[in-house]
Amino acid sequence: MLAAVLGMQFGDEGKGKITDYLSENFDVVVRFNGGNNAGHTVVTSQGKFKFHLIPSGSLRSSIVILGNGMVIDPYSLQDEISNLKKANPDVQIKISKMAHVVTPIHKFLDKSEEAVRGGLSIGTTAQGIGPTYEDKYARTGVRVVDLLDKDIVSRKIEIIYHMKENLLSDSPYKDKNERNKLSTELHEAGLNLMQYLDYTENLIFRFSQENKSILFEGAQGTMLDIDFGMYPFVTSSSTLAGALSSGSGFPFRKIQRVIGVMKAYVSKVGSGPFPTEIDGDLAVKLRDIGHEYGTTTGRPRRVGWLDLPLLNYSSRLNDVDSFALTKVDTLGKLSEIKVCEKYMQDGKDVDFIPRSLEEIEKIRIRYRTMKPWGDLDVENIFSKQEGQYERLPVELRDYVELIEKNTGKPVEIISLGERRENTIHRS
Ligand code: 2SA
Ligand code: MG
Repeated sequence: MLAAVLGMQFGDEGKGKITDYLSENFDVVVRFNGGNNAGHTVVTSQGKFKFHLIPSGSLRSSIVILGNGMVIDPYSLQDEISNLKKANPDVQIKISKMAHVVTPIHKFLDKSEEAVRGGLSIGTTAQGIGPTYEDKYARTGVRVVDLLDKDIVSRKIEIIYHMKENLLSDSPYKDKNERNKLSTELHEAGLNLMQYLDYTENLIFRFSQENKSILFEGAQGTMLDIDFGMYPFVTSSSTLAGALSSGSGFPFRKIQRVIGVMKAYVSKVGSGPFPTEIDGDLAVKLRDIGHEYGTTTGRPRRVGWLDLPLLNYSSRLNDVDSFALTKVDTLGKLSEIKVCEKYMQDGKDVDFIPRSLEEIEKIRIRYRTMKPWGDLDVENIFSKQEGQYERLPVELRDYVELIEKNTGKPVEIISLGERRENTIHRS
């Protein structure tokens, strides 16, 4: 099986849990976009694991690939690799030589650029993601393979510094000695990673020819996509299914299955439009029971009601085959649940989210109210393999069926809690 798992909302849909759950059946897991702005939490009997660069499927797959579309902080990666090896000692890790390197200069630039943006600041994770992709597209970026050559690293660091000198005027990198020191450190970090480097596009292709099963794991979510997200409040990579080809080198026509991960409500970290946002005490309650705090930065996440027009848009952009629905245990605990069925613009119903910030601000929402399902009797639901879905409360089944009716796509997986075992897989 050649499959992809992607986020349908603003990130943090629970992709970590779903990929971990599915990865039992996959030999290879591949990441193709983003860097350590991602934060995925996986809970197993061995404990709680937080991944940033390493794909979430890594605990159970034998081969883990970090594709060329990623931006990699070589220092963080070292730490994550050591942790992963404790949990999965036989894992093979492969890093694309062509992935780009996030350096401490990029992290500094992330903060300086945010300061310049003022009222249009994005609320980035400050991990240097945007500036590293800027250098990639400016063709001044440092690729992982460059780290092996000390001279190339120094030359590229000089170019990056001089291109952005004004934004770095308060940084230690003003001093040439600091830049030299940084180049030496990056070169050393590269040498430490050397054993993992490869042309991963060739490996992935070979694995597919050997009929290995491969899972491509998207980071962030569709509404954070550089083109189709709520620009400019987006991340700097493409987060859509199509990006798996450019970000890994694997031909898109071979992908057999696309699973869209969606949370039963919506959350968002950072600034920008969020049409179904909830505020006040209810938001505080939902955030607390759902533990909605950023895995990378610890920031409280904004929370809102499920947005069906947005889900339809994401489902179409990614051409999903089915959904994995997460956090129904959390949502059911509220005393009233709402779902956005339609947007209203100038007094008329519209199905499509307008794409300019000005228009989004004016949008009104038509909500449907749904009945909550309360606490789930997990023990009873999972008491037998058959009939798990039928043992869910009728109010929750109504919610699932509303999603299916509205999107025309099946909800294949329903997650009732953070543990792997608490997952219903409908065939
Ligand atoms: P960046 O750092 O340049 O990618 O930030 C740009 C916007 O993208 C958002 N973004 C995210 N939103 C939700 N979750 C993300 N990952 C972490 C997590 C976030 C965290 O899993 O919790 O720990 O805060 C993620 N990564 C990027 C970001 O908030 C900006 O709006
Ligand atoms: Mg996350």
